[in-house]
Amino acid sequence: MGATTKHFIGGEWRTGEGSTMTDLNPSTGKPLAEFPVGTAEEVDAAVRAARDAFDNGWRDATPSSRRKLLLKLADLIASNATEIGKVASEDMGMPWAFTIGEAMFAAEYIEYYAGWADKIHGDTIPLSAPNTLDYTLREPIGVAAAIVPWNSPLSLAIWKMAPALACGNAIVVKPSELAPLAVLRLMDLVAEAGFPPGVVNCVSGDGALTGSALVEHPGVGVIAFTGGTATGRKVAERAGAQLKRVSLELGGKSANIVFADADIDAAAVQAGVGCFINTGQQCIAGSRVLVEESIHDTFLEKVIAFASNWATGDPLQPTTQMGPLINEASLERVLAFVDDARGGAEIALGGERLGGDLADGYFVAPTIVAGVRNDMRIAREEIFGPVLSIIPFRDEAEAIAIANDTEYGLAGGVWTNDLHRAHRVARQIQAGTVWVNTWLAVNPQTPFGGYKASGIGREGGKEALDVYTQIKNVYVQLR
Ligand code: TXE
Repeated sequence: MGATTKHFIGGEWRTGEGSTMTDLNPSTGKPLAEFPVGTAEEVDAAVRAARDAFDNGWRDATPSSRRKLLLKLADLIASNATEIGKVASEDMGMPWAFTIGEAMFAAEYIEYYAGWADKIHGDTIPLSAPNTLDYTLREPIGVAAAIVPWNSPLSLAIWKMAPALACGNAIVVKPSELAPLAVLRLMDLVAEAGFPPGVVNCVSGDGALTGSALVEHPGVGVIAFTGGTATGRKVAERAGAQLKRVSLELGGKSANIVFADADIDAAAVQAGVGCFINTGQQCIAGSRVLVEESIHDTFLEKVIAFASNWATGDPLQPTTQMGPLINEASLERVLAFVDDARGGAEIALGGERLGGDLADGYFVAPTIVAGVRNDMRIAREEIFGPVLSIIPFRDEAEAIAIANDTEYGLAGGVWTNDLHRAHRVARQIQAGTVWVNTWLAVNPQTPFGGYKASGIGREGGKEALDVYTQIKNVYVQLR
């Protein structure tokens, strides 16, 4: 087993003083490292370090100095992408080739927000009152808390850190207890980039102790959280009691609608990729594929053919497209969803745990369930596994009704060659992102977030700057 990791507080690595947890490699079920569960005192030390850094220099750092530090961090992540990608891959099971891509993407994200660092400003407002000058200042909040999940740990940490730092906040990051190592490794790069001590801190631990302490800490002004909807609700309630700002990126049950006039080959491939990528452990997984009845059988055949060749196995092999689920509990949960569907729907592909060389890890086969009705459990709850449900529909109105008949609203897709229908349907899908003739496209420049139970606030784009700034109006009476 690897060594015990440490917290990163005030620019120093500190040994944890509370209990520890064991971090497992989901491909083998074997321990990778021990990590400390941050105590309330350690969370307090991290928030204080962040506040000190904010008050004593970072708040007043020039925008160009913030931009340069962010660009340096982006360079370091890009040049260490292979190594940091391996850490993430071993820790949470996404294929290494993809975690390298994720690191490169995280670097681009930082570059985008580095570009904003010297473009965040207020307005001058002409008033009707005589002899006045009125203007606004966009100021940082102070200390931001980033609560990060395990499914894309690098990028989801950076989605919070980059805009928060560009706006002039200090930050405390809490990685997930299921995969903390890539975020901890990132702290080495933060230090190497030259961020002043305390501007970025990282306390590892679980939700019940460490996450809660961070949410409750009065020194935290804004909480950026990605995770499950149930946890998000708890975070929002407790943040609400202290009137703290929150940005919540939660679960999804996104509908991908394929009309008969679409490019069916492309739709079948993207429907497969959109659901199986990262072993279906994506908030934006296209887990409900709605298919027009007239092409249903052809489409099903094509998506089965695609999924049958989706290479599942050791994430460190360059040809692997899908690794394991994150842990045993997740594996059992995913298989229970499939079992539950057996009564009313047809398991057209997969549906079982993989054995042989993969038996020690938490591997399941890519799974396609046909003949699903939208009122079945498999169509209503977020599975977070590689399980694609096919739901037939008769016409556009029915497709839209099924797509919107969910508590979630993270993403949606429409496949058609009819320009009018594409825009008509895009407008009616109740979701924060809609893709037309593609799936999964996410860019630093665009806002990302949920309608309904999929979240509050936006990450990405200029919209994320609103999360990490507050507006001050200055009224000047001139003589
Ligand atoms: O998430 P949690 P888990 C969904 C997915 C998955 C389910 C559970 O459906 O099956 O959530 O996954 C921290 N106060 N998503 O258990 O619990 C926790 O330590 C403060 C969707 O991994 O939401 C971790 O750092 N923090 C998703 C983070 O919250 C708390 C990504 C996420 O953990 C806390 C992951 C508390 N009370 C799971 N309790 C997405 N949107 O992409 C936990 N945490």
